Amino acid sequence: MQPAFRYLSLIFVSLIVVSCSSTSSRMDSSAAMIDSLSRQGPHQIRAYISMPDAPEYAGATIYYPLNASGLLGGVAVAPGFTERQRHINWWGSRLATHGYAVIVLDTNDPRDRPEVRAEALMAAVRTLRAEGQRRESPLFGRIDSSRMAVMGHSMGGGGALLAANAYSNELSAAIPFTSWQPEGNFNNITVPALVIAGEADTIAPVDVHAWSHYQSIATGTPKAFLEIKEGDHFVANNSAAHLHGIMGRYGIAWLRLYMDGDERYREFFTASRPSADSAVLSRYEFNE
Ligand code: 9J3
Repeated sequence: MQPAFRYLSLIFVSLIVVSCSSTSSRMDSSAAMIDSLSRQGPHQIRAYISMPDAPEYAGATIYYPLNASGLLGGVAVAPGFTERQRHINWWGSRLATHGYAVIVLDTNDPRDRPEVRAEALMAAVRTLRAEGQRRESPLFGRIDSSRMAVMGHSMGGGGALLAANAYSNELSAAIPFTSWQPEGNFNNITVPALVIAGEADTIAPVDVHAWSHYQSIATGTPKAFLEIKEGDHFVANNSAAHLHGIMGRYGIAWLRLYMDGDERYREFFTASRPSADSAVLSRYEFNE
């Protein structure tokens, strides 16, 4: 072999070795990250209910991490029609273990419409901000007022979309799940929205609710649509424990990417999505 050839093949072999090892270590770290995003996070948490009242909602519970470093982003979560905190409050503890301050509310009337839930969510966001300023609060000095998101189930999801549509300037992200709002048009939303749906939802049928809501969001706004195959109206509620792994993973990655601005999490919506997700999802879209 010519010396130049030997030299080139040596380079070629080393390139293969280097590229294989970096691909596999990237895959290992992604797999580890996917696993950790799918479970309770590293932080111990506490929850409390004594805080100043807000007229826009009834009771509320705030979940927060004890030992997270830095300021905390906040998330407000509303339940659906006739529901209470206990139907959706797994999000409170799950997100808190991953480093967020989360307020889960009860509406004044369990039959409150989405419009009322939107105002309840915004009041809860303001409560979280105020907790960061209240000396007696466990969150005193710990809240980043500029990082706030809204979430909600069904009419609470309609509320989260309405809140983001009217108050995007006060928010960083919205995550409605099996949202309910007939003829909901959310083309004023400018914050990234992750829309979670169930393929077989008979209470808020996906094509006239969540899918239509998703499509009404302007294409210039980052958005994702996550539809659980054969999923019902309760795919992201406490009762769907078998889905908490995947729901939590996309939800947390969304907050990391868009509320915290951590670009490392973009790959969880693109290249590093586990192939196993396609067995669980009937539809998936991501518009960066
Ligand atoms: O919040 C929801 O679960 C909405 C469901 C519903 O049936 O509303 C009808 C009035």
